[in-house]
Amino acid sequence: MFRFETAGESHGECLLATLTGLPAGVPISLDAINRELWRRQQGFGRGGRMKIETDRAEIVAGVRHGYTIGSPVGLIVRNSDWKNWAESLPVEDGDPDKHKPVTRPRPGHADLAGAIKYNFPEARYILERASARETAARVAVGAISKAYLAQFGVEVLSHVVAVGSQRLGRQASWEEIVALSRMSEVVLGCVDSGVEAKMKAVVDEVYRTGDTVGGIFEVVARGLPVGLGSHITWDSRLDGRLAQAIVSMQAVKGVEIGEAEEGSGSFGSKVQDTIHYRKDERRFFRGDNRAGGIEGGMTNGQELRLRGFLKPISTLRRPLESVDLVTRDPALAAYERSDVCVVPAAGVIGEAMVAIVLAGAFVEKFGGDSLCETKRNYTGYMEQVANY
Ligand code: EPS
Repeated sequence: MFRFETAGESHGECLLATLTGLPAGVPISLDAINRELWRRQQGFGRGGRMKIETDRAEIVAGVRHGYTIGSPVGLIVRNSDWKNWAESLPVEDGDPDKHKPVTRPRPGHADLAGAIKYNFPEARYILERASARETAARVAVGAISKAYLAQFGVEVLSHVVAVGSQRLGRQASWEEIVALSRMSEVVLGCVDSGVEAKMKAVVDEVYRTGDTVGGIFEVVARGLPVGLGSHITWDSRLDGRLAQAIVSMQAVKGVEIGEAEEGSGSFGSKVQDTIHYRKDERRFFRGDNRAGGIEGGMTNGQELRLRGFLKPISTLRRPLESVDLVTRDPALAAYERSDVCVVPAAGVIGEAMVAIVLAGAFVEKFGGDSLCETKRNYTGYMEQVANY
């Protein structure tokens, strides 16, 4: 079974992750993982923490001489900020006067529900784990999943469709998205510089007003074979698994696969991707890709396109109404420091989550303890598909 887990607090020693189920023989590059971690840290609207951290992965298990060895992969991303928190968040008792309790829960955050559920008098331990800092570990695991998928010609990238009310009103081409992913400076991750300038003005405005802003990112995957996932059971449907992966991301409140929103207001005769056949090439093709590459819970060989909807993050410099957990009096919510816009970073995390789900679906379908065994199975299946 392909699976991953993360552990770590936002201001703890480090984040760590294990990834189990990859075959032996997948080439792994630390530079490629670190490039993804760098991409996650970019974007106009990030807060002070990104100036403290330069995220780097250290692989401590499961990769030797540049290749996976079939054992669980273990990795660490250290928190540079830990040196400022060692006395506030010690593993042992430490000095209670140095602890930093959070008694004014932020509306929209895990703070209040988490403190009640775990029976803590304040929300420090809740926000330490609920923080989107955890996504650095997901992105590192995603980069390893991308390295595996690349062996089969599969690529996963993202771009920003909307920041607040400013929206890219057209489909981004794959070439535009690739060019964006190679840039050495990231503003808001939009393929259209005119729209991106308007998005930047929105972020400038929220900086001025002490507010935050959300948006929409799109993840695109290319090179997928027909038949990942299955229609046969609710939990083998790939669209359901992708939706769970995307909505599990901090601050994501919704997901759209293909043109779901537009389709729901249209007619059946308008939204399906018609089926055609080229006899000379012996292959099926579609009139469009409104389904986003998935039909009946399976990939259909088209580009996978899905969108994540990110709410404005819940730590506001101009805090909202809350209640003090100690006095129970009205109080303004806690504010430490925060990002005001994280949509481009969310796109990179979305890529990681999609890559992890797709890699899991590959392992499930093609199996293999070594990459050459997996490739043999893959090639055999692709021949079967070509001869269908
Ligand atoms: C984040 C690190 C965090 C936050 C943010 C994302 O660092 P700190 O809390 O020290 O500033 O900037 O997390 C949140 C949005 C949140 O609500 O906690 C990161 O590495 O992405």
